[in-house]
Amino acid sequence: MNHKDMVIKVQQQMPAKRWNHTLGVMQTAEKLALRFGADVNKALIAATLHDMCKHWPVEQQAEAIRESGEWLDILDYDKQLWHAHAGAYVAARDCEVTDPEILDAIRYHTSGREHMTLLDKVVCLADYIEPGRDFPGVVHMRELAEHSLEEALIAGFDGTIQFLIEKKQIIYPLTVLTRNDLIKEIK
Ligand code: DGI
Ligand code: FE
Ligand code: FE
Ligand code: FE
Repeated sequence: MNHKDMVIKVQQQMPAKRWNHTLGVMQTAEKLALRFGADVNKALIAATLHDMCKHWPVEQQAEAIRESGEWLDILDYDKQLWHAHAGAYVAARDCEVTDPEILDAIRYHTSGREHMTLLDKVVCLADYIEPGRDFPGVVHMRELAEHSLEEALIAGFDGTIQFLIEKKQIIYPLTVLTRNDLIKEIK
């Protein structure tokens, strides 16, 4: 599927606000890819598709994950995490994406993972700092992103983990492993 058709397909599956977010992630991922030397085209495709399943009914997201047969353990954790795994599966199934780097960047855009690739980092960070985001700390993250993907992402995951603690929510263990691994990376 060409990029134009992906754009049409994704836009159809979400409200205008989420589509604006997606456009912001596309623009930011492109900028970060250029800044840090990632593949701009892959970053753009992953950004376009990253939240494709976000507004699906959760039962449909769960069904896609069960159908994929992969990462079934995510179904025991917060529903907010499901769309990333469902998205990776549906990008391959319905959008003819075969590149494992793009599929992984979609799959890990919410939790991250240990040993994140350059593309994983670009997409995950673009999701945090696109121009439409306004959570506390985003300005600092944008400043860090001027020179370091890792430092900006650590600030992001620290904020997410703090947010989850304040809300008495369960932290997905991979989120913590990601944060620790990024700290090791900059030491
Ligand atoms: O899909 P977006 O809103 O663009 O952003 P995202 O894919 O990064 O999802 C963010 C949501 O996921 C936010 O509500 C917090 C939640 N989240 C991220 N990591 C964890 C988590 N929720 C739980 N319970 N545990 C996590 O580790
Ligand atoms: Fe997302
Ligand atoms: Fe995110
Ligand atoms: Fe997003």
